[in-house]
Amino acid sequence: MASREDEFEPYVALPRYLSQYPPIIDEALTATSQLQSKTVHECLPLLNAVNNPSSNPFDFDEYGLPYLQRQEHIDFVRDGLGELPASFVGLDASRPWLFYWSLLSLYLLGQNLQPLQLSLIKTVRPLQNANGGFGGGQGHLSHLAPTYAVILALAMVGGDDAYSLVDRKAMWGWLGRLKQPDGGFRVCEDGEEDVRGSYCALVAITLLDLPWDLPHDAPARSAGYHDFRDGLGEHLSRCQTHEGGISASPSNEAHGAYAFCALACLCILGPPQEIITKYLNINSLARWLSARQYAPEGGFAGRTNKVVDGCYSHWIGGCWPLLEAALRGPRLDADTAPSELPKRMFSTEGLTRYILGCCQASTGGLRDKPSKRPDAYHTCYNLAGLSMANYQHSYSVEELRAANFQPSTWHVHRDKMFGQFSDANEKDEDQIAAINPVYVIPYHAISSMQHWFSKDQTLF
Ligand code: FPP
Ligand code: K
Ligand code: ZN
Repeated sequence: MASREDEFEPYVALPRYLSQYPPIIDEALTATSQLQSKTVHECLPLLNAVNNPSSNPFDFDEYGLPYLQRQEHIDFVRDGLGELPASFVGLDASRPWLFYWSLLSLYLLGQNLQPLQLSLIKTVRPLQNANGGFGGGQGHLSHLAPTYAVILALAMVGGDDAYSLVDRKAMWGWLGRLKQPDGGFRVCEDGEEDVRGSYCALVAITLLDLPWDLPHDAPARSAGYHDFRDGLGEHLSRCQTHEGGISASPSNEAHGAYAFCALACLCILGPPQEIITKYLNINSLARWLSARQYAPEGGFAGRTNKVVDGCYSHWIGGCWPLLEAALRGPRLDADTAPSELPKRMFSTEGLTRYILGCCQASTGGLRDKPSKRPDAYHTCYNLAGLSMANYQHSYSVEELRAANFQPSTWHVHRDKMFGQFSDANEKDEDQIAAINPVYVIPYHAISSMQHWFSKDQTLF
C-alpha cells in the first residue's frame, strides 16, 4: 500500500481571508463583539484543520474540506423522529416543523421518504382543526407556520392518502380571514401580521391549488380586494428597510429569515425579474445580503452586527438564487443576462467551508456554530444552504405563465461549483440533492401535489 505522502499533498493552500484573523478587529467591547471574537477563535482551527499535522489527511478532500458525514447525519435525523426525551417539551407546539426539517434533511442526504408516509399521516391528521388550518400540536390553534410545515411535509412523502387528509375548502376560508386590508396576512386569527404569514399563505394556496379569489366574507374585501394577491407586493415593498434588507413588517429591523420569506413570496406572485425588481430596490438588497457573509468564518449572519449561524446558510443563502434569478432573468432569455453578472453573487467557497468545516458535529447533525449542539433545525437549513451553493436554479416565463405562475416549473442545473460535490461523475448517492428554491422541497413534490389538487375543483 502506498504511503500517505505518495498520494496526498500534505499541505492545502487555503485563501488567506478564509483561514486567518481579519486584518482589522473592532476594539469596541460589547457582548456581541466578544461573541464575534470567540466565534472567529473557535472557527479558525476547524477551517485550518487540514493543515494540522495531527489530522488524518484521508478525512479531507482536495480543497482541504472535511467530507460530508452523510451516514452520521442520517442517523442523527432518524433518531430525532423517534420518541423524544422530556426536555423536548418546549418543541411541542412545533411538531410539524420537526417533521419538515427531518424529512427535508433526509431527502437532501439522498434518502427515500416514502417509507415515512404512513407515520407522518397518522401524526399530522389530528393537527388539522375544523377551521381548516393546522396547529403546532393536538388541540393547538391554527397557525400559518405549522400549516406551512405540514403541507410541505405531506408534499414530500406524497401520495393520495397524504394529500386527501387536507380539508382544502376549509383552508381556503381560513386563509381568507387571515388576509388583511393592507395586503399582508396574519399568522393566525387575531395574531400578528408579518411576512412569514404572506409566504406561508401563498405556499398553501399554490400547492393546494386553491382559487386566488378571496372568499365572499373575507374582511380584506372591505379594502376593495378580490384576490389573495391584491396589495401584497406593495405590502412586501413596505417591509424593505433603509438598510436594504427586509423586516417582518414595516418599520422593523431587517433580518434574513424575513428577507427569505418576502423574496420567496414575490417569486410566487410572478416571474422574479418582473416582480422582485418591481417591488424591491435590488441594489440595496444585494448590498445588504452581501454584508451578511463574514470572513474568515465564511458563513452568514442574520442581521447587521450579529454573528454567523449555520441556519442562515438557508435564510440568507436562500435569498441568493432568488435575487440571482431576478437579475439574470428567465432561462430562455439567458442571452440577455447582463454579461458582467457573475455566476454566483456570494462566496460559495466561504459558505461551503463554514458548513462542512464548522457546522458538522462529529456525533452527526449540523449546528449553529462550533460551540453549539446540533439540532434538526440547523441540520436542515445547513444542508439546504449546502445544496443551494452547489446548484443553480432558473425559471422559464412561458412555463410559469402556463402554470399560473407556480414556480414548480423552475429548473435546476448542477454547475461546476466549489468543493467535493462539483464532480459530475460522482455517484448520485454521494451528492447532495437539489430542491426548489422557492418552496424549499424537491421539485417533483411540488408538481405532484399541485397536479393532484388541480383535479379536485368540485368543491368550489
Ligand atoms: C432572531 O433570532 C430571529 C428572528 C427574529 C426570526 C426567526 C424566524 C425564522 C427563523 C423563520 C421564519 C420563517 C417561516 C417560513 C415561518 P436571534 O436574535 O436569536 O438570532 P440572531 O442573533 O442571529 O438575529
Ligand atoms: K442566531
Ligand atoms: Zn440558527
